[in-house]
Amino acid sequence: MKMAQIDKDYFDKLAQTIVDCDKEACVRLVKEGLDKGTDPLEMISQGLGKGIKKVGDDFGTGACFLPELIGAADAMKEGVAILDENIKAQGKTRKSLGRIVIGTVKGDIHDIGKSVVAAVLQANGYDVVDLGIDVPEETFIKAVNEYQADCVAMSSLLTLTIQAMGTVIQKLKDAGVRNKVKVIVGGAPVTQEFADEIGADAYGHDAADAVHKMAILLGRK
Ligand code: B1M
Repeated sequence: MKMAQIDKDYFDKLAQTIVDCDKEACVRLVKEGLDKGTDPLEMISQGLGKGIKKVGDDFGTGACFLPELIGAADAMKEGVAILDENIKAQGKTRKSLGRIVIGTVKGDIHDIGKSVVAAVLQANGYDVVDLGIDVPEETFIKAVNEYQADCVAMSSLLTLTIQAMGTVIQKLKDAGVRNKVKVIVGGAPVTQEFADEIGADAYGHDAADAVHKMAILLGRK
């Protein structure tokens, strides 16, 4: 009971560092959490993620503005980068379960969620090629050929850019490689219905779900 109370305070404080755009405090608390053996994914979902969600909601209602959104994102990136390294390290000794090319689609520069998904996939034994953000459709197709990928993973956070995922799938068909790769899509505005509509093979709700779906897609379950 006491332990749960301590954890709740910790996660609240972690969330607050994002709301306060306080990079230094964020890094300090993240390191403190890792030292105490706290699960990195829980730190993201219960702490950092809650902070950035609050800032995002406030931005949506006009209660805060772009400079705060950028400051909060900077703090979050700093904390997540440390956690990503920690998460990836867990997968270093495993044999590769398959190669995935991942990126945030064209027109979208949101990086954090995609990077978390990439790190968690890597930690679970996949070989991940991160193409970055604002990735042109053709770059996904080239990467599939260049890296002999088993799966294309696309992320988008903007309602305006999610259609690019459908375009990539069409271009995979045009290039004659659609039947060679699986496609998984995710990100806040993406749904299972949308994934079905554009002909993706799977939709990932969050990083853990992406790992679960990947195992099914690549025949590991
Ligand atoms: Co932006 N932004 N932003 N932003 N931003 C949102 C997405 C928004 C919802 C905020 C709002 O209005 N309430 C809104 C989008 C509205 C819409 O289209 N529906 C928005 C907007 C409008 C914008 C700009 C247009 C603002 C402007 O310039 N006027 C601009 C867009 C620029 C562009 O892309 N061209 C913009 C810019 C930015 C920053 C640069 C300031 C910054 C990003 C910094 C960075 O990434 N380096 C930013 C941020 C931080 C946000 C919010 C607040 C947080 C996003 C985030 O990092 N979440 C966001 C509001 C929100 O989401 N509540 C918002 C934390 C992350 C761990 O979660 O990314 O959801 P998420 O990823 C999750 C899941 O979605 C899932 O797993 C992840 C881990 O659990 N997932 C996948 C993600 N990809 C997946 C792929 C998978 C499977 C699961 O398989 C492949």
